[in-house]
Amino acid sequence: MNRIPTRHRHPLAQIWPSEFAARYRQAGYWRGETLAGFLRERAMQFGERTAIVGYSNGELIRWSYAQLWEQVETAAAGFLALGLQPGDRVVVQLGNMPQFYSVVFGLFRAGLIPVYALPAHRLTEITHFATKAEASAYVVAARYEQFDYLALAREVKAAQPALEHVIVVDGDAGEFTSLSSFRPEPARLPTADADPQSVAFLQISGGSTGLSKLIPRTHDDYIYSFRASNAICNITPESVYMVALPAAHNFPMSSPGAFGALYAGATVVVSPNPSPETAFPLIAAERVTAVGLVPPLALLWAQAAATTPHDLSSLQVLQVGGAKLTPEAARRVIAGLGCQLQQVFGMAEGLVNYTRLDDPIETIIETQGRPISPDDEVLVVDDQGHALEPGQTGYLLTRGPYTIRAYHNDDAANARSFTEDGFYRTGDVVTRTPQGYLIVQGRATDHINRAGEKISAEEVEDHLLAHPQVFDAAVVSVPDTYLGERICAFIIPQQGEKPRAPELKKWFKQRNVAAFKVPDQIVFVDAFDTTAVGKTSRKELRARLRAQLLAQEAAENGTGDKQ
Ligand code: AMP
Ligand code: DBH
Repeated sequence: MNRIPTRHRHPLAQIWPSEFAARYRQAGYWRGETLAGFLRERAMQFGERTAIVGYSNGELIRWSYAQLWEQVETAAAGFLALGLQPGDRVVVQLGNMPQFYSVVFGLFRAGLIPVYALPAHRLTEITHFATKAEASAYVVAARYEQFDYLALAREVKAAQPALEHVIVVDGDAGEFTSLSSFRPEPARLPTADADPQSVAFLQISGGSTGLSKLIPRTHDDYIYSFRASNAICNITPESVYMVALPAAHNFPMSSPGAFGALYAGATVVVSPNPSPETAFPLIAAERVTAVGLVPPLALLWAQAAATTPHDLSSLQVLQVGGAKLTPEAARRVIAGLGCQLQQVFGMAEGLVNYTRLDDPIETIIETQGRPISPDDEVLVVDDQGHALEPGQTGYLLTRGPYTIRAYHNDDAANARSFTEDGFYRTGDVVTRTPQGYLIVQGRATDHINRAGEKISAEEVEDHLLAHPQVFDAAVVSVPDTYLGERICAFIIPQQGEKPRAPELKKWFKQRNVAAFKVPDQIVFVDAFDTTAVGKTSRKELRARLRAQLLAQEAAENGTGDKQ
């Protein structure tokens, strides 16, 4: 059989061995649905019900399922009218606005592949995504949270000429194409739905080494993850789900997220940002029933709830995930918001764990939940890769019906991140209880989990090393009361030169990287003491520096072990 010629050197694929695929289909996990296909069905089923509420250009808009579907079809036709071809990849960088959903479902409808970027990403990250994915288009809002994305788009285009089209979703499009110029042209639209086993989009991972990796998720596997999440989180057509974290994050997209809510025929309320000032009035007005937050925001909401004039009584479930919620923080969240807490431990690569709504309160406070699927295989192993007994702590490996078997276009990461028999090495250190619940204890890899944003220590070190006054740099995570963890950089300056900390921070801006990667703390040192044995690995060095800093801080606070 002749293969369809592709414009891309790296074809998209996510392949489970055939016996696994057969099992997942037989068990009813993979049902042959597609992302555009399910939304079309909901539009027919739920036509006039409200699908999406959110702000666009400062105005609150509401789309029924029928209207959302109309927007989706128009977007799909417009993308194809530009000359984009099915299979082409399109970087989408939009804030929390209703158009996020009309654009990504429009791309699904057209057979195009969204690559999700966050609003905080800058030239360095966007160019990396565009290059890795071989993207031919880029979708932005003109402005969002005071940032000018048209200026960024110009730089991205100059850096990556293969990126032919820039589509601007709201505001003045300048020399680029405006989404509002798209016209419905049903004749342009594919008559057949995508192959349910094919890759629907590329999600991004925080990554532990270097720049983010691209995660190819299929229609079948992703739909299973949020359909099953709906059952666990009790999302029904009556639910009102709020997206408060960045819409492109996997958590508010699929656990059960906006996609789960749309699958259920529920209403999605898009909060432009996660601050209580913005979100609370929307919760009160729209009678929001469920929302997902990272731990620092959950604590902030719990505190703000005490004095808010807004009625939050509609909230039934507050989900918290993305980073560890300590038992003490969990108690404060429950006391402050007075609604049901659900812990969510997930990853864009797949596996998602939830505490169940009817779990005993100790389980909800003390654990990060258990997997969605009976076919999620979870292994906790020691340094040698031997499986450990429940109650013991080790590295979490997993495979299953919605966990990827490979990253896109990244052989080195794949060799590192997957075992020979297809288990994903999550990098998390966990304890599994006899009941199968996981408690996250820490992690094996050197990344920083800063309020749910995962930042690679290596990537931050690389940016620092590029600075002319930096001789060497080691970047570590340090526990932080507000962020969970903060980024601390140890710097050895070049001889005779000492950069100032604010200058080094500015350096990140000049290098056009996302602000959340800028070190929060900079410590200058004369040398990294290597052991007598000789060269230490970066990993050991980071661990040692981190331990020294913590010991010093503890001593200063009078809490250290003084013996
Ligand atoms: P990513 O692979 O970038 O999607 O990030 C997923 C990672 O976030 C996980 O492997 C964990 O390290 C971390 N994470 C997510 N949820 C939790 C949670 N509830 N508790 C602790 N860590 C979490
Ligand atoms: O942190 C994550 O990536 C995450 C957290 C909760 C996630 O991907 C998810 C739920 O689906």
